[in-house]
Amino acid sequence: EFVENLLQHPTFLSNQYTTKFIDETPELFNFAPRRDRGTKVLTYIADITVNGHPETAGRQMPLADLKPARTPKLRAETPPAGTRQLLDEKGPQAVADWLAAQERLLITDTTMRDGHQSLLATRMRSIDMIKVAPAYAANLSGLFSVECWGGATFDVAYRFLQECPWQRLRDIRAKMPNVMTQMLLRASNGVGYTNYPDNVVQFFVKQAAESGVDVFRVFDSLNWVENMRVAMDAVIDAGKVCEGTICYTGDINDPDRAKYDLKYYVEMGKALKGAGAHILGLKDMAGLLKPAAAGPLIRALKEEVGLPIHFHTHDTSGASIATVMAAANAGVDAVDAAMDALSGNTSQPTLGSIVEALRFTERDTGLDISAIREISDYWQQVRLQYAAFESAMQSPASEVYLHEMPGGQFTNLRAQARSMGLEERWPEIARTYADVNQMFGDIVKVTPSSKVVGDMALMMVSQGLSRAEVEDPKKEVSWPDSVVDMMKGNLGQPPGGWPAALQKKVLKGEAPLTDRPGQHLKPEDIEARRSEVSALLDGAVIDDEDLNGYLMYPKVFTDYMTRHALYGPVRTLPTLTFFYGMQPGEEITAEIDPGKTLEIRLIAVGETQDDGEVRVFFELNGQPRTVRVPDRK
Ligand code: BTN
Ligand code: 3PY
Ligand code: ZN
Repeated sequence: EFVENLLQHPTFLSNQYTTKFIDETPELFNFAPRRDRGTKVLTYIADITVNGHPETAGRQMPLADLKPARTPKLRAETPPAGTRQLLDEKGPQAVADWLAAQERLLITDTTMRDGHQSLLATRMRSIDMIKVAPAYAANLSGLFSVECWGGATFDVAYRFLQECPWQRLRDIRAKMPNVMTQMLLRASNGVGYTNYPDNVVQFFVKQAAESGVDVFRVFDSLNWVENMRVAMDAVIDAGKVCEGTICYTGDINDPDRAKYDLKYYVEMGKALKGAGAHILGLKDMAGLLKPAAAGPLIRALKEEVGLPIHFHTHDTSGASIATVMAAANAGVDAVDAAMDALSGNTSQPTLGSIVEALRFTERDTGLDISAIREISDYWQQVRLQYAAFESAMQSPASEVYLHEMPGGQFTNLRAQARSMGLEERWPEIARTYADVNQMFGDIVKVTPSSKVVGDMALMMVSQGLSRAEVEDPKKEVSWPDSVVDMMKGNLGQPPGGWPAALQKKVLKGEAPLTDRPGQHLKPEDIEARRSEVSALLDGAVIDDEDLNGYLMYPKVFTDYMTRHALYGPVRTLPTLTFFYGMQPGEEITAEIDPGKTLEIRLIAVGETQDDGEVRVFFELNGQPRTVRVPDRK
């Protein structure tokens, strides 16, 4: 029956099926109860209203009288031409040449990716981004790019937000057609935590380019250029901007950290240029680049590498604006910043403040500060809806120079420590994290290598182990899996290799890899995996976007699809409804597809029945509807 429905469907016949087709075509799912999408969405709302959302249980509540976030007025009827038109018309090299020729400092807005990844545990939903994308297009068309994809946002979308990351990308792209979109790509680790076969990385990059990514910031978690080539080549082949990226660690002015000195970074910059980078990314994921180091580093890279430079940092120390100013003085071409309301602390430096600081100077950004304030006011209202995901960090802290944790990891690790009952031992965790880094040979710490350091540090603190004990050949240690994997060479090679004695102890004599992990991974039979996941989902049509989700995160993806069959398209529900359900008498609207709007009113929630179910009474577009959900409380 399913196959008949599918094969006779005109959309399928015309070969134009996508995830959206699945969304719109419930009859394709014979594993789902046969219900329309409105009923599915009501089931979700009923479930959350009765049982609460597992992610917000016990967390801080949003303000009681929160008003919906208002989007700014559009200052242009059609979006003025921006960097996207330059890329489409003249290609990525022209973008790089244009960037290098600008006197003004170009700005990338990171709010929709790193901003909420660093401040709100990556939990921002697509609807809150899509609503404001037209304001970016109309009012801030002078931005270099908008970082809105990749990093941790990919799996969090499927895993926690019950939405398709690819659809987010397509929707933002459609609403913001004039400014380049940007993503963060972990080279051979894709948007995951482990090396993937080369053809999986290539398939992913190709799809990301097709679905709407213009600029790919490609980095490797050990700064190993060898491990970046597959991803960089794929970006170049797709005709998109390849930002080959150096991850910054240590301190070039500290004689005790000579491993990562000016020469190291210049050599890496040259290697990335040789690998085909259009732009050189300088990614200071922990916010360690000090103002006094930024000038010499940027000048050396500009002079000796010769690529335009795009600088990314975090404000964990509170000193990032000083570093950005030093970088601007030294001739950096573009910098990342987050809209004021989602900036500071572990997030990026404050966009509006950078614009103001450079006003009436040679590096004046040319961006309209009142347009920035209006967009930031929108983000402020949005942020209040995510109170449950706010971190404990109240102020910037110089402690970051001790532990060197990336902005995106800091709050996560703290939450992990809390869940293990170790929160009051945080200063010890921070010191241990630094010890583990030295024990591993002083490595770059960024996803996924930072996760390995974090796993090891938590293990040591919870078991009361010191570095000396862990390194003692006579002391038995049960290593976290991620540590064993990294010592095997499965994330690649750090500069100078792994410390031999430690590696030997961890691997118990097993021989490690010393070359590229991708060389040892069999190419994936991609069509076989498509059939496999389709069979797992009772014959669901799996398009290339879906398949990429499955290849990166098999279980996360199939769990998402299974929930999707039950709950339908919940991605356009208002955020407060998504996380908290509805109050009796409340009315909301959700545009589940262009032109198809659901008007939903919650009438009442019944008593729990003998069978453990609760009836929830709604009006859907004026018609009464009742749905039953289990009381799981
Ligand atoms: C998760 O945290 O498991 C993913 C988010 C969606 C889970 C839905 S929310 C309503 C229902 N109740 C649950 O406990 N899980 C699902
Ligand atoms: C990520 O890989 O998600 C990061 O943000 C690294 O800084
Ligand atoms: Zn970052």
